Amino acid sequence: MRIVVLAGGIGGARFLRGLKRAVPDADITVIGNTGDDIHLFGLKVCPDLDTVMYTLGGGINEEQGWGRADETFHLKEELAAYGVGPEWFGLGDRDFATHIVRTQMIGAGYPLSAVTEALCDRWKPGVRLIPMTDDRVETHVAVVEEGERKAVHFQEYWVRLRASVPAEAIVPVGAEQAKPAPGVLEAVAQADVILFPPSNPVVSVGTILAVPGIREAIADAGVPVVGLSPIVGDAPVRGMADKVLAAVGVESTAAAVAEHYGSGLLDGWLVDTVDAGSVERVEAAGIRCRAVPLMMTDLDATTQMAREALELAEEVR
Ligand code: GDP
Ligand code: FO1
Ligand code: CA
Repeated sequence: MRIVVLAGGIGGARFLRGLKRAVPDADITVIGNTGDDIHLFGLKVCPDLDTVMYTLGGGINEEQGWGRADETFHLKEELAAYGVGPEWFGLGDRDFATHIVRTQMIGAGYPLSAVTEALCDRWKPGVRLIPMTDDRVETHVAVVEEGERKAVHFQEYWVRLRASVPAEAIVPVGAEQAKPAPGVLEAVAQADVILFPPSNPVVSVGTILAVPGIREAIADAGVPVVGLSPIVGDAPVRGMADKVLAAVGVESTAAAVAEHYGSGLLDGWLVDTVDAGSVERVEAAGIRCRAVPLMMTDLDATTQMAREALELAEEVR
């Protein structure tokens, strides 16, 4: 079975662990969000690609959900001693090596998709990980900080400002001009099923869908498209999905997120059992819906979520 998954960072990566265990023989292609990417100290950092790669490859900091296990921060401290920041972004010594290799290869002319493949030669994530595009896309957030309206990089909004100031707009800068990376449209066209894991619907899945051609390819693939809600009990399980959903005018409920994707894209939607009351509303929008436990508390629970998603896909096929 060929499965395509559109993934952000932590939510996507954790779901993929369960999916791999639910269907060990499946051929899984992950289309990764690169809108979170940031250039720092002359290096290209790809948080969501790295989170997927490290999580599936066994190098992730499990408690934190991002960055490397067993990490140290000597390089960051040395840079700070020179007055070189930003200090608000925590790049560890082990993680730095990934960004150095990536930046060096890009400087030598390799596209990000080829670089990602090379990095995965080491980590062996057990899926094919492709960035949504080889072109530069950066999510910016229009905020009001101390009375001043300005646009900041998504990482600045999330990590420096901790999403504590109102987000007025989310702009995936460069997305309109971006082309899907090699292999993205082919994987979608050849998929037997397409899954949206419980990833952020705006700044993860939404950014991937903003690359011209990807949304259309998914809608036209003619195979079941099933998503799992990242909103449980009217709030995100973690992160700032509520804030960025508000910025695009969508309420933070499992049903509203399904409607935001719409029946033109989604065939099936899983909500958590605490949101069982919203099943009818989702079905009224033309999307088949089931309420099942959606908390990725451990690998067993996550594996069961993947099984439920694939069962729903068979129901709507
Ligand atoms: P990020 O890039 O690290 O923010 O990760 P993703 O975009 O892939 O996923 C973030 C989303 O995952 C957030 O909106 C969370 O609400 C959601 N999430 C995290 N853990 C869980 C979980 O256990 N269950 C569900 N249903 N959603 C989760
Ligand atoms: N998240 C934080 O909350 N603080 C950090 O200092 C931080 C550094 C960082 C470095 C590399 C990396 O791959 C991820 C990092 N993250 C950090 C996570 C990242 O900002 C977010 O999880 C996602 O981009 C949000 O979608
Ligand atoms: Ca992300």
